Amino acid sequence: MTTAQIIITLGGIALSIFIAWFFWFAPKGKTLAAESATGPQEVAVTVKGGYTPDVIVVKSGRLLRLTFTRQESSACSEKVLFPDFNQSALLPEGQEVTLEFTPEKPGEYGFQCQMGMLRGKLVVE
Ligand SMILES: [Cu+2]
Repeated sequence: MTTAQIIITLGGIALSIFIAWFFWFAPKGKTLAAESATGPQEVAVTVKGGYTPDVIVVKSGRLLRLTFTRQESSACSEKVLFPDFNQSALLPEGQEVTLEFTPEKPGEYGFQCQMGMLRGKLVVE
């Protein structure tokens, strides 16, 4: 084998290992709000057959900014509700919709589509 062939072979092996790790071991669905010293905690959520991420971990007592992008036309997901915070939003397909509120008390709070078929969880620490 030439050096180039060896490099390509090793690169292929490394890529395979990465793909295996990505699918089997990389954490899915759970996300921590991006932190900055000032300003709101921000999380982007994709709506497509569910919420991605569907578990969102945030800090209490700080403004939270959630940006939803709905990437489907199913009527099911056109509205998202945070009943514990009296928040809801219509999600037109393909548009970024921002919800802002401050979770004051630590705990776990569900969010869902209006019929409760899609569900996610806001974990306030
Ligand atoms: Cu629904």
